[in-house]
Amino acid sequence: MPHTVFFLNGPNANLYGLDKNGTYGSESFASIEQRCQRHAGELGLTLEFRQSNHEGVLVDWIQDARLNADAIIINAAGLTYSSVPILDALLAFEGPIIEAHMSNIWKRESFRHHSYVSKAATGVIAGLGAMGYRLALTAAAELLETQP
Ligand code: DHK
Repeated sequence: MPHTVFFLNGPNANLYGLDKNGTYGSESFASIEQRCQRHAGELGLTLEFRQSNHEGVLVDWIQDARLNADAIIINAAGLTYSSVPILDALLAFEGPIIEAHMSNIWKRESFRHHSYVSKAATGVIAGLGAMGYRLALTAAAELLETQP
């Protein structure tokens, strides 16, 4: 059975590529998903790529991952810096968790420097744009291959 990875994206991620400051590059969210799907296929992973603007929906998906996913990649976007419910849900997940951000959050405003998600994350990838998302998939595949 191929491993399943849930890639969960938080508020406003659907607007990537449309921001006039270019903070998140020029590639659309749909295209980022497409390239992630292709890369997951090459790695032999089944990928569930989801986005929601709602904290509770993200919590439900993380709980769903306990039954239906082997690893989680999460960009909780703005909820990264505030959401104890997302942290608690992640802490209840037993597999690898990779926190991903398009931008280098430590180069930005200080309110983006403290992540609740990091407390539950196996590792963090930030600042590499959509390439970081594909690296996160590669990391998830390797972690799942080597875990007991
Ligand atoms: C995405 C967001 O939407 C912001 O709220 C975060 C993150 C950073 C990113 O870099 O992917 O602060």
